[in-house]
Amino acid sequence: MTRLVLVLGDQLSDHLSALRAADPARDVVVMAEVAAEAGNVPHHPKKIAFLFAAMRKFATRLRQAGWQVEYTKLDDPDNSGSINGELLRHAAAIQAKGVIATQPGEWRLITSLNEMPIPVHIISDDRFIASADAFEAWAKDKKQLRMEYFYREMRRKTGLLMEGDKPAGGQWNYDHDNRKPAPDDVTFAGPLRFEPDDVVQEVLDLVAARFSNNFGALRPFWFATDSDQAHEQLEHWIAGGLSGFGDYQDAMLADKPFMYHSLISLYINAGLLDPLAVCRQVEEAWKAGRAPLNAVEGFIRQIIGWREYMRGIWYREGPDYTRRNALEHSGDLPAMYWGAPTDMRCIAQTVAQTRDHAYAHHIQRLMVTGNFALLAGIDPWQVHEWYLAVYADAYEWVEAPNVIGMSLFADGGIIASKPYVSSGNYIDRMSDYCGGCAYRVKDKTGPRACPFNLLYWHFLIRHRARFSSNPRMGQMYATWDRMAEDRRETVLREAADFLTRLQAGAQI
Ligand code: FAD
Ligand code: DLZ
Ligand code: SF4
Repeated sequence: MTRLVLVLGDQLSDHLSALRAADPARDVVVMAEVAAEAGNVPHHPKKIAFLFAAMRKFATRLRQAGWQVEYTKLDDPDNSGSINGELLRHAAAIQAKGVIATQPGEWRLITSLNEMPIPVHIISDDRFIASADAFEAWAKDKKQLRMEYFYREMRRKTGLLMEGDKPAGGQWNYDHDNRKPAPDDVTFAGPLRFEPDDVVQEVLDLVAARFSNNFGALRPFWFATDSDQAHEQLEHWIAGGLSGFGDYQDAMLADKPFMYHSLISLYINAGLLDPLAVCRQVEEAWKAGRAPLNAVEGFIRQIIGWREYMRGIWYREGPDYTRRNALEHSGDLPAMYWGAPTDMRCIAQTVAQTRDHAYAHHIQRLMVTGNFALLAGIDPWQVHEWYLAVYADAYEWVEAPNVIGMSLFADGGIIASKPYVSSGNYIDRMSDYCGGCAYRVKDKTGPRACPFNLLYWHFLIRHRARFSSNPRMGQMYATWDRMAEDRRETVLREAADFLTRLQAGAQI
């Protein structure tokens, strides 16, 4: 009896569990470009183009490997517009009795597949190193989940950077060697730029015609769109970028959007690169003396540590996670996130880069746009939808824990033990943004005071009842309490004025 095998846009892996569970001689793969996915949030045009092009090429690859593939293009006249609709249409056409699917990375899709009127067998996604059960076994008795300890488990499990049962070099974590301020020059030329071929060109024309109102520049388009190209990008970065990755992981420069970052999250998340194989390749570079341990450990921690940890939390916390709002923030997302003019150079730069490349690196996401949204009290749901839309690597399973948990503290502290907030000083130390800004980072009050300086205190005082007993935040409150009273009043008044203007839609 024929079954349908669903392959979603972020499941483009040869060894996908649904493909392994199916039989190419009998079963039929269904892949579909559908309005319900492409329009769920206003995805960046580059993200849509990347996924559609990669899906089309993966369908060809599957056919070459002997699979029968039913592929629906977005503009096919019979396109029903949704994943379930396409599965039902094909099930009726070939009298398929059921569907095999690898678990999607979004609760919305898991729920809708479970509501299908034909049997759907959902298999876990074993492209992750820690299964949901393994994560649960690690998490269940712990009062506070700490990524660092989970990461050590992952090191032991994978054997990455291990010398027997000891961490390579004697330490688990080399972060104290990282986090250097922005360098004067960046020696890495940035990611490879792939010339669009015929498949990509056709997709670009489709996306230009259908999604021209979405925020984001479609062209120039240079992302890799198959696994060979994604591997080329990985090798290119290992050769030129990996050595500087650790040192300058947190640094930001206005004209260097990519710094020493790998630009591979979109490829790993879509299935074009395997996370464990990537880590092994990076470990090899260290063994061959081509990269220092602080860079290699830092990078491997991001993947087998943070990435896996985020996936574990997302699944464990369940479908209502994206609706959490522990700090009861309700402000509207300012228009500057969608490119409206702003005098805040750090935000303008990060948003412009996001518009151009559907990319910003971790610190820009966390300490510029995330930090501002948290300090300014923006509704977490609106912030979540923005991040999900604008980044080429964004899917709920990874975006939501990073935004709702790590960046906005909206989960009440499951992921972060204290909110990631900072004044302008941090951005000034780690970037070259402040020099050319209309605001003055050294000004704590007054007409040109950096908004981060004002909002930082406003946030801490707004939430004093919640945070003052946090041992990691006592120092901040002690500093506030030492300030002269009239100064404290000025800070809070100017911050409140700023927030009023922000929410009234004024250019800030
Ligand atoms: P590099 O800096 O080169 O890092 C290497 C790899 O480590 C990345 O490719 C990624 O696979 C992994 N990684 C690093 N940090 C994280 C993390 N916190 N969570 C998961 N994986 C991580 N990452 C996404 O993949 N999708 C998202 O939607 C996403 N949203 C984010 C939102 C916020 C507010 C923050 C603070 C972080 C978010 N991240 C997200 C994590 C991180 O910013 C990106 O993974 C990284 O910037 C991707 O660029 P890169 O490939 O050049 O990464
Ligand atoms: C993000 C996305 C977009 C824009 N379009 C499609 C699509 O047309 N067809 C598809 O199968 N997948 C798409 N995706 C990826 C899905 O939204 C993704 O599988 C879920 O968010 C779960 O991670
Ligand atoms: Fe951003 Fe403040 Fe620096 Fe301007 S002065 S770039 S607003 S941190």
